[in-house]
Amino acid sequence: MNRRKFVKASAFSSMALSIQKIGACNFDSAVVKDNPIVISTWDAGLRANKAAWQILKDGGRALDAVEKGVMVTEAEQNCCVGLSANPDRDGFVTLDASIMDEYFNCGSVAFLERIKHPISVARRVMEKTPHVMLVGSGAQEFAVAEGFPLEPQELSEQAQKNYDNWLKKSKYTPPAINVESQINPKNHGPFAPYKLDNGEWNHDTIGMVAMDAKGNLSGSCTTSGAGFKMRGRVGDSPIIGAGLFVDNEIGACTATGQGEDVIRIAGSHTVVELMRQGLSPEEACQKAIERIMKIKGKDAEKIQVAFLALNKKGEVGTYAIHKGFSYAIKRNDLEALIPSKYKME
Ligand code: SD4
Repeated sequence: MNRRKFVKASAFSSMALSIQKIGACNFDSAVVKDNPIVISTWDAGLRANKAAWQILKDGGRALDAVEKGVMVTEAEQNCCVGLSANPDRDGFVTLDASIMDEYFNCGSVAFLERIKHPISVARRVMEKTPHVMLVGSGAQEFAVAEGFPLEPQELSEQAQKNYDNWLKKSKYTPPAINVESQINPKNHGPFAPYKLDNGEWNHDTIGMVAMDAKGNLSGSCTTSGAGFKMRGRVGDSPIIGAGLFVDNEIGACTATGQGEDVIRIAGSHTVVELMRQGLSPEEACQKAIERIMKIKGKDAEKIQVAFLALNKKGEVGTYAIHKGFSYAIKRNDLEALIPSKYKME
């Protein structure tokens, strides 16, 4: 089916209701006016988008959609995002999350332990405090005071296995990310996401951006960071402008991949600013990826970073360093997991 036929068919037939696996160039990214849209990172995004869609389809606010959406992933027992994820080097799961709405309101938490839904704590930081970011024990105290239950400090079965395995060698960097950085020779990784033996990328994050029926944008990002990271390490996900940025006049962007390198270029903010200059979401994501690759030089081969952006017209774009990143999209006429464009195999 060519692209035009595909879009036409998917707009009017029930085929659109089933999840489609389609190629990166195989769909029309322009959205119909008044049509809400949600996009999110990796395959877990498919399930998260469904929850977000429940809000968007009834005319709900994008902010509610992006919170409810990623809560699905935080609660999944998939050893990826949330409390079931891999721990740090000392055996503790520490979580980061951020959220941003159409008015430049934003909130985030970092190095948060024993709380099931960091994204909701981030939203409370945004709505109930004069601050943007709370970390560590302070973030946990705030969460508890807000009524979030303190979960038991235990690893999921899978995370325990992974940790026991990791402890055998206690090697700080997974083999694929053994970076001898040109910038800082003491940069020992990290580590997220890294390539598994089967060639797929492990990942620990969900980022989501959405536009509601009123045309307002919001975004969320939540993560366990990087498995076996140094205690206290915080990545890009809770840092506004790095893992997430929303400018309701222009667009929204979220990131996944090695957070240190996303922070270095204020990645999501960079993508939004490039869209402001007239680039399409995909072009903007590509430029940001190229900037990281230029900085990293040869080391870029060993890391994965991807950006996912949505502009005010409802156009979507992504770009990754490596093959293997895909994103989930949901709008009236389409529900799909789409492989991203990339620079290298
Ligand atoms: C981090 N960006 O903490 C996150 C990791 C990630 O899939 O995206 N993993 O650096």
